[in-house]
Amino acid sequence: MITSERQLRSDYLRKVIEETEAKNSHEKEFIQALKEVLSSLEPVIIKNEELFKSVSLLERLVEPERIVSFRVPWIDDKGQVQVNRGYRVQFNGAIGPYKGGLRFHPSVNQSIMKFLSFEQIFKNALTGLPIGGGKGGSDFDPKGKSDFEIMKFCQSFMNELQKYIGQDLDVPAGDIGVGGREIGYLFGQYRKIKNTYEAGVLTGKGLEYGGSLARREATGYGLMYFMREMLNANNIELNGKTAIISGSGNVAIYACEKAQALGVKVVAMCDSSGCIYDENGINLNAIKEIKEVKRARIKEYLNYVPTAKYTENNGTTPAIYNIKADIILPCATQNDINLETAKIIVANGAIAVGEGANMPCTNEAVEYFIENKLLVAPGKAANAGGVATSALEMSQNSTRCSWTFEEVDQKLEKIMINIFKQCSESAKEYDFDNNYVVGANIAAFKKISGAMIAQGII
Ligand code: NDP
Ligand code: 2IT
Repeated sequence: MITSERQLRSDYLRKVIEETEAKNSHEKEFIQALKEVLSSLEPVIIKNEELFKSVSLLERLVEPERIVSFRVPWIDDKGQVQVNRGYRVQFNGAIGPYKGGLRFHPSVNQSIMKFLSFEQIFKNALTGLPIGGGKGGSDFDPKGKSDFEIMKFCQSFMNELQKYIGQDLDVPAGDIGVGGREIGYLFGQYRKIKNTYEAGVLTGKGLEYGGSLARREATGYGLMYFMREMLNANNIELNGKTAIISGSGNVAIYACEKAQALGVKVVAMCDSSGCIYDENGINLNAIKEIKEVKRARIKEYLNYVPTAKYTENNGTTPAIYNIKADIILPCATQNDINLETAKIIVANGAIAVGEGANMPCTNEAVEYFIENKLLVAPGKAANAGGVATSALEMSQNSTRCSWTFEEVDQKLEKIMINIFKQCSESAKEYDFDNNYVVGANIAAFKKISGAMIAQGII
């Protein structure tokens, strides 16, 4: 439940939200994430208000432990100097080393870095594994860059980032625009500078040099495990349903793979240019070749399946959301679904939304879904399989062993089942029924607040 500040009963909570907003008024994504989380915690805060106030718990929770921002100069293939801005936000390390991805996208700014790392604190707590919350990235745009340019950028980025990370300090991984190729270049540069083989400093590594089997698949697979649990708990069968998946990157592709394996017909996917609709069900091998090998636009799908339909994006609603399906899986980026889009989705008869991306729905959209009885799997719980498997990669690195695909996948499935259980039980405990959005926030907050209080005022 996203309660507006005026409706909040806790003066303490209202004051922290107002003060944080005033201090960070230009950071709209961060404020959005903060309000969604904090307002839903009201019942827990009211119950423990005196204790939380006495240690300024919320004031400390909303302030990152550290933010670094740095210059990233690199030389393009034409010999011209380019300058980008790099970031690492180390938001909260109470539960373990800071952990979270790196995003390379022209939209990256401090607000986006802060919202992502704030969400990551809660997500990582839900995994049950010892990882704190962080995030980083750059406004570098990988689109249209040569392999060499990508390498040079990654090397320059790491020249600075290496000062702030380490296997017991802060462990970055991939996110938008950062996949196996980029992690390889980043790892190589870290190893060269540090002159040591510190495998656990990055996750999402290649299998040849310390990566974990099933990490690539983990976020998408985990999303579908969560979705299956959520539907089962509401007596709905996943098998036989239709789905649309926004995005066609790492999360979207492996969500599609697991959805298909679980008997779901995925009829549409997209990229930022437009969407393809294939009434016979998406040919995932074609998508993998277009996106993972050729790094091309999704429109090329028509060369593989001429009977499919391509629609260019224009207007505020991405074209994909005009397509009817039972299950909606936003796996692209934040604020993909606003209230207007949510209304279309509800009118089209969808039953569930699974957030593969981070904050893909605006707060108003989530409210509208819940009011209209759609089941919502919130990103910080439903997409936690990626970071959880990163933590499994760290375990394998520190014990110098490697588990089989099946072993990692089974651990991932158990973790996702457990995350669903935590969301469901916390929602029930506070009478929010099957509102897993609130359930996820409360379950994660209990763990984080416990760790922060135990460690004193730091
Ligand atoms: P990728 O870079 O692999 O894919 C991103 C996809 O989203 C692309 O298809 C991209 O299209 C599309 N997209 C559409 N609009 C936008 C936009 N405005 N900005 C950026 N991308 C856009 O990223 P991932 O699949 O790794 O990440 C997708 C989402 O999942 C993000 O929200 C990320 O934070 C989240 N996530 C990722 C995890 C991981 O392990 N990778 C774990 C948990 C969450 P185009 O190519 O046209 O830009
Ligand atoms: O948003 C996320 O959880 C990620 N991008 C994955 C982070 C990680 O450390 O694996």
